[in-house]
Amino acid sequence: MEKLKAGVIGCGFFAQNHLAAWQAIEDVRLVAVCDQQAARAQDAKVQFGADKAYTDAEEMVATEDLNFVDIVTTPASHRSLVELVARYGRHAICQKPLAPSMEDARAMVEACKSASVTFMVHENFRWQGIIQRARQFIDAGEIGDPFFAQISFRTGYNVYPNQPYLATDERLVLYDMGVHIFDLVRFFMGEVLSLYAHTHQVNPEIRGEDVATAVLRHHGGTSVAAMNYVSAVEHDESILIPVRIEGSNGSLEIRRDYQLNVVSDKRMKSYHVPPVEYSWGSTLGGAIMESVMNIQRHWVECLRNGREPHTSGTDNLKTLELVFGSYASAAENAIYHTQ
Ligand code: NAD
Ligand code: 89Y
Repeated sequence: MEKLKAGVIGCGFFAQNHLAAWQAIEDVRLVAVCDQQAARAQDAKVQFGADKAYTDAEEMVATEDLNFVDIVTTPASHRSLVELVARYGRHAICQKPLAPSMEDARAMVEACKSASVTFMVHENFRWQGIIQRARQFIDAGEIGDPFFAQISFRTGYNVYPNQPYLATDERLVLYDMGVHIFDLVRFFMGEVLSLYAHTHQVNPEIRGEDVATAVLRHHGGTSVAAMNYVSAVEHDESILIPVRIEGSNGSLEIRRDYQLNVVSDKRMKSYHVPPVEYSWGSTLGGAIMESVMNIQRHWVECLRNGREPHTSGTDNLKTLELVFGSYASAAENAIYHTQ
């Protein structure tokens, strides 16, 4: 069977992970890469073995016979690029955060629906091996019905050198990291009915909020989502998300050392679930690279079998609503009720 033909738009910092994964996935051929900065496109072509490099996205999509296009640019360009890809009838993947407003995000989902193309948001965090394993324990009934989750990303890891736009964005940690944390909240605890959030800015040298905490209400449970880019903690060099879930018959904890502790019927079992390591690694750590490989494999499987990806555009609207709902809640000091 012919391999799926891929094009990638945006060859900056994070795209290096996407590109390495596309190169490694057997069923995909990296046909073309595109970046407005010609040197980035050219470097990506050489390093990841693409056939062609472009600086103009429309030229690439119009010229190449692609099965899908992976968009790895920052959010301001997401809507126009997804609409472009849909207009040419190609399946689309888009990086997070999906869009700067719900209106844009809904329009993108609509454009893909009208064009009958599959649309996935590259929401990779839930695809870490240890997170998937934790979900399997919950599905197997080990901890009973979950009623509480605490999911955190609190670190002094310096995010600004690799992603300088984060220092100048008006919206920071809820927008950049909250999408991941809220996706995990939904993954473990189901849909959110309402939330209440606080935000702060601690680092005076940036523009947006670098601390945010939200309490979220679900049917039969509560989650606490806590995130910041400023806590001075002992392990601030890697991106791993501590998770704690408590249920009617036990609890589970994901620790930073890749230890997964599962308490069931008052007995604890510990599992070591380190990420699968890939030879090319990732500046953001093994768990990120593993999650990128897993989500991109999931995408290929969905295209091959005509299935909707787990974090489809439609699904991700619910996650994005929690981000904008948190900003509204923090601004008004009021509970936000989801639609
Ligand atoms: P970046 O600025 O390093 O790279 C973006 C690239 O896109 C740039 O090279 C830019 O020239 C190019 N570009 C922008 N608009 C374009 C267009 N219309 N046509 C062609 N090229 C265009 O940004 P980044 O840090 O790589 O972030 C990209 C996305 O990845 C962001 O949305 C960010 O939130 C996300 N990200 C995700 C993770 C994760 O773990 N999931 C981690 C880091 C970044
Ligand atoms: O942009 C962020 C993301 O999505 O994952 C980690 C990150 O790069 C910095 O927090």
